[in-house]
Amino acid sequence: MKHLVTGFIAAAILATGAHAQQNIVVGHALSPSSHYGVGAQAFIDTLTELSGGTFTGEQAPAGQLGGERDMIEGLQIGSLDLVVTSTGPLGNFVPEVFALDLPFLFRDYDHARATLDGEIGQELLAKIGENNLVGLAWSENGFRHVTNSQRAVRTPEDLAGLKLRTMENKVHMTAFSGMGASPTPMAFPELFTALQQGVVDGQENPVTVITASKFWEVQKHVSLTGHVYSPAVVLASPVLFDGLSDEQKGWFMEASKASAAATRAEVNRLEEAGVALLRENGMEVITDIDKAPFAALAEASYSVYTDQYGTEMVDRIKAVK
Ligand code: EAX
Repeated sequence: MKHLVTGFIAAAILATGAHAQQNIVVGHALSPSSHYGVGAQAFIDTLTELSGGTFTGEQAPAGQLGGERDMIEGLQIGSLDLVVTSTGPLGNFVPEVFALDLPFLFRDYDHARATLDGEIGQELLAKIGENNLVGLAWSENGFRHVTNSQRAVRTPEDLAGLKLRTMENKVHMTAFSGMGASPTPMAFPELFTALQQGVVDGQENPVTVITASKFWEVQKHVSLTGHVYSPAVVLASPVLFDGLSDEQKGWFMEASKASAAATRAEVNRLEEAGVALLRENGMEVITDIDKAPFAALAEASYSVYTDQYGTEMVDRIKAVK
């Protein structure tokens, strides 16, 4: 009898617990004022509002909880609730997502956003859901450009021999080998120091990340190669998400959409203002890049994806208006 009573009390406490406030930790690689920080905060604010304060949240910015690969693993085991991440390491978990990392595939921001907001984006979020992760919404990092400490890069010949940090992504690594650089995969939290100490000569990231990370302190030249579009995605832990009610899941979905919208707005702003900021901080910005020779050399990387899945998805993405 005593055990039974204790059991009832424990159940009552648990039931109350379900209605108690729950704090959601949102991890990301960049500063709180970055496009990811703005998006993480929009998620937290929207979720708090929709839930009437049942949920609160806080950012774990700047790779405090590890690199993007570590954070994705954290979601899978439930040590982390939510992450805003690039797709950099995601293909290692969900190989279908490599389709989005192919170089010179997206024509411009409108093309990329239309693809991710449409049928293809929904299909890939569902694939993410089959791999012990929850894909809530496509957000954005931006078109990536090459920076380095050695010389002005205008042609693939200028990349020859440059030690270039890439994300831990075999599509990107193959593309940069093809274009003549020596790709060195590395987690983002290690990058600034690696550039500072000359472990690598250069790296590639969108204007958003170059400005948020003040890479002008360690890099002299930036070439607006726009060689690949870098999606971001709002991911949740299935350990958390599967335990939510349908109403709560709806709030998480809404909050993720608000997060992506806020991040995209910040990307738009920085695409306008960011290049001037790079110049103001002493970088040489090379804008007159002929992309065709880079694209021709990067094309070998398509086989990383198409050898496994064929060309159908690539054709479908190209056909999105
Ligand atoms: O997601 O690792 C990278 O270069 C990413 O672009 C950056 O951390 C933002």
